[in-house]
Amino acid sequence: MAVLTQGVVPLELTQAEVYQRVQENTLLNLSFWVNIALAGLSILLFVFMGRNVEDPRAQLIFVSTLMVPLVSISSYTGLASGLTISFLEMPAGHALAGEEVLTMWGRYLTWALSTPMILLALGLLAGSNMTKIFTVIVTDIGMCVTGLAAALTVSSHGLRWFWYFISCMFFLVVLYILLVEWPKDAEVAGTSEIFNTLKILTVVMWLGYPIFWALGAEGIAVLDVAITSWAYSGLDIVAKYIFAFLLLNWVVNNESTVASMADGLGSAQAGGAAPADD
Ligand code: RET
Repeated sequence: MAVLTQGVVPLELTQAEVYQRVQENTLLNLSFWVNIALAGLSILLFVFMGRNVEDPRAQLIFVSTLMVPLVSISSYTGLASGLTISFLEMPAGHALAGEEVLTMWGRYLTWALSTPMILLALGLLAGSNMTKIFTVIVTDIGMCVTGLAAALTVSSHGLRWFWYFISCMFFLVVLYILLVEWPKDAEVAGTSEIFNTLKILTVVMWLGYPIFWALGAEGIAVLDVAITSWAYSGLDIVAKYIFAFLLLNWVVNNESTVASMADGLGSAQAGGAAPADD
């Protein structure tokens, strides 16, 4: 029986074996641990920075932003332990067809939790209405989940790229709200300056993810797995921790602006009226 199935059954590594492979690749392992350390430091710093924030909207921006390093530390612990990494055999047509490729699928899964938090914080800062916040969050989750599907599809090379295309379409909606809708709202809300800084940082960094996906082992494989992982880790450092620090530092110093912001949130509530300030 064992003889019959030899060469047919794909290589199934245990979690301990995946962990062992990660340990052997120092560069890859380091790309995880640097982020675990930075996420930990960010959590401590942001809790400290937010200790005196009292306005509910400013507090909501804080909670949502604080979730970013909290999800990140969990995400990278999953990768470092081998829990959220698989070795997948690439289909015919792929540059590494027939080879077992290390796939960090935990990244795509946890982006579905962290990126909505970034967008919620940005939407609150811009004074967005509920409709736009909802739209940006669901399309963003769509982007991450279909990106996960692209990485995990091993039956057909064409379908991997079709998933990638669907994910890019979701991404376009996110970009539209970030670049066209929210800047107008931020102007009305009086938060244009900080919003535009964070918008540029976000758009430039986020564009890097699909580019590195396409260049990495999951795409056309011109970049090695450890380099791709470092690219994501580097983007994460700016798109998450530096982004979060800039946003929270501004909120702490401008709490009264946040508290008195004219925003569209009330207009999406039942009856259309915003609740009175208490
Ligand atoms: C994928 C591949 C498929 C096409 C597209 C992608 C976009 C990913 C993005 C990720 C952003 C992640 C961040 C994480 C921080 O926690 C899934 C790579 C469009 C934009 C900011």
